Formats: sequence, C-alpha cells, structure tokens
Amino acid sequence: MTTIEAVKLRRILDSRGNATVEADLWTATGYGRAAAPSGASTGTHEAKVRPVEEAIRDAEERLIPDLVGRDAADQAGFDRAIRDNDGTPDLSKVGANVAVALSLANARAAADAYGQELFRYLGGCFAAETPFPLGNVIGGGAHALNATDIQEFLVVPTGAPSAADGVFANAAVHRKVRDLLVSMGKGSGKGDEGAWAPAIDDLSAFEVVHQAVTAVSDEVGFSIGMGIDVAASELWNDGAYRYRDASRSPEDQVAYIAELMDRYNLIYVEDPLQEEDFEGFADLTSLVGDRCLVCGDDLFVTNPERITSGIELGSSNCVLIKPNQIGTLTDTWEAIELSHTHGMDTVMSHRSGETTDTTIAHLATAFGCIFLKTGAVGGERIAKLNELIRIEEQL
Ligand code: 2PG
Ligand code: MG
Repeated sequence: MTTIEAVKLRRILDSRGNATVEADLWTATGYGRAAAPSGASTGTHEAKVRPVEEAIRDAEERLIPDLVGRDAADQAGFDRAIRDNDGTPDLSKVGANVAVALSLANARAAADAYGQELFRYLGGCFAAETPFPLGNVIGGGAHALNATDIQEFLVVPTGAPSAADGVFANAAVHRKVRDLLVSMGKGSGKGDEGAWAPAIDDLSAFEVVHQAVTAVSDEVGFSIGMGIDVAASELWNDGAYRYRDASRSPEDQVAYIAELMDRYNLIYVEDPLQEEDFEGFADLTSLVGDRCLVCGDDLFVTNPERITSGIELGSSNCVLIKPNQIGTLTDTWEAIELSHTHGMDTVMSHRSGETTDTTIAHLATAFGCIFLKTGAVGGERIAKLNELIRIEEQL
C-alpha cells in the first residue's frame, strides 16, 4: 500500500518567476505532491540549493532509483536515504530544493495511502489546534526596493476566536495600512510577499501599522499584536548595523530593539541581530524575553545543531522553522521537537519565493507551532491561509 512505485520531478515557476522543483510521488494507493520554496534573505548556514534543471537531471539518474521500492510510511528511512545518497552536511550534492520537495511529497503520499489529511497523519489524534496566522503588512529589506530597512512589519491576531477570524483580521489590517499610506500620499506597490512596500522610514511604518492594528482591533473586537522581522544579517556590514539614517553597534542594536518593543508593544521580534551573534541574541532575550518572542531565523536555519548552541547560550525563546533551510521533513521535525523540549516556541514559515503548495499549514498544525508565518494576501500566500481555514474546520 505504501511502497513507492514512481517519483517524478519537474521544473515549475515560483512567485518571483524563478524556477523551482516540484515532486510527485506515487505508492500503490497514495499520491503526494510538494514544491520547494526559496529565500531572498537566506541564512549563510542553510542547506544549499542547486540550479533546478541540473539538480533534477542528477536526481533522476542517481537518487530516485534509491527511493523507488522504499516504504513511504518510513519517513525517517526515506529522508536518511536522501542524506546518505547526498553525503554532505548541507545537501549540496542533491540540492536542498530537490530534497525538500521529495521529502514532503513522500509524507503526502503516505498520508494519502492511509486516507488521511497530512496534518492528521503527522500529528495524530492529538493535533487539536491550528496556529495563529502571522502576516506581514509592510515590508522592505531584501524583499522590496526603496522601502523600509526592517524587512517585515508583522501582525498576529492573538485574540482571534478562530484561525479563520485571524486570517481575515490580518487581511483587514493589510487593507487599512494601504488606506493610511494613500492618505499620507505614500501609496505603494507590494514586495515579494504581498506586503506594501512604501518609501517611508521604519518609524513611520511602525506608526502606520500601529494605527491600522488599533482600528481593526476595535472593529473586530479582539486583540491584534505587532511584530517585526529585522532580518538583521542583511543590515550587518563591517561591524555595525547599517540603517539608512543610522549605524548601530551590536549593543546599540539590542537597546534599539528593546526600545521598539516597549514603544510598540511588540510581541514578536525575528532576527534582531545578525546570524552569528548568539550572545547578542541572549542579551536581548534576557532583557525582554518574558514579554516578547525573540525568534531566530538566519541564526538557527532550522538546524538542530545551531538550535542546541542557542539553547546552551539562552539565545532565544522562539525558533523559526523553514523545512527548506534544513532540507528534509525528519530534520524539520527534530528541530521542532528539540525546541519544544527546551521550552521554546516554534513558528512555521513560508519563504519570500513561494508556490501554491500548502504543506506548511499542515506541518504547523501537526507539530504544534504557535504561529504560521505566511503573509497576509497574495495567491501563493492565501493558498496556505485558506488551507489553514480548511484544516481548522476538521479539528
Ligand atoms: C524571512 C523569510 C520569509 P526569505 O526572512 O523570514 O519571510 O524571507 O524567504 O527571503 O528568507
Ligand atoms: Mg526571517
């Protein structure tokens, strides 16, 4: 029933118009499809992506013959077969894009063979809650030209009675932000993830989002929190954080972020410091970690070894999870388990380059992530948000 009979890889488009990998996988009675996303502000220590066409050609020759005939229900064995075939720590031979598409397609095919939804197959009968949607409404950095220095201004409907209500609240904030920007004469297009990309400075963006959140929160009758993804590695240059209007030393950066947290009541801050600064993260976490989620993205790159370093140093209280940063579902699960065991929350995340693949909505629910970070609007973003609504209906 779950023996793998065939595997097909193909080149498809992602939301930036770049090529990415899609995998189809068949067992006798199951079928699964998944696609690899791709980042723009990628961490140095992420698993390595290979050019799509040559990676597919090599996998067809050298990897897929190892996978056909395996049991799709043995996810750990399937993922180990990919790693053994690759033989490098960063999947640079197979390519993380090929690996993640195959790994997720395998889980989907196994779930299908058992007649189960993916979140149920992976989470079992204890998968009971959906995560809150975390969506960006203004963005700049590596995701848009001439916009804010901070990469993402995020909202999360912490008081929403349901994920569906939360999804609509985030979309309402996104709309309100546009109205406010237009009234300021700062109407703009959107960045890679569907967030507005106005030519304003970070402090104006905070004010706009704060106003929008307050207005929508009053309308819907529940609280909506604010957060940011600083993506600080992108600002880090020659020993300082280079903002358009200021340079900040690591110590100044910690103080600045703490001040922003107080002023805007931020409940979530991702990558406030650059990707090697475990100590700086720890300083910030000990300063504010009881009030705010301090989340490591480029710092941890979903890598259990780096998460272990973070645990030892007390670097953060939250871990961003991106399956394609580490390359397989088994590694992703290990990263989440490790984080939860040590009292850290996890946030399942999209990438700036996405497809309409909805797998992360299932993973976030199955594995008990606190948030699903996947934008507020846009075709490849709402694919995941609408899937979350469907999942919630079944819980
Ligand atoms: C991030 C992500 C997603 P990218 O930094 O968290 O928002 O961006 O995929 O470009 O790394
Ligand atoms: Mg990030």
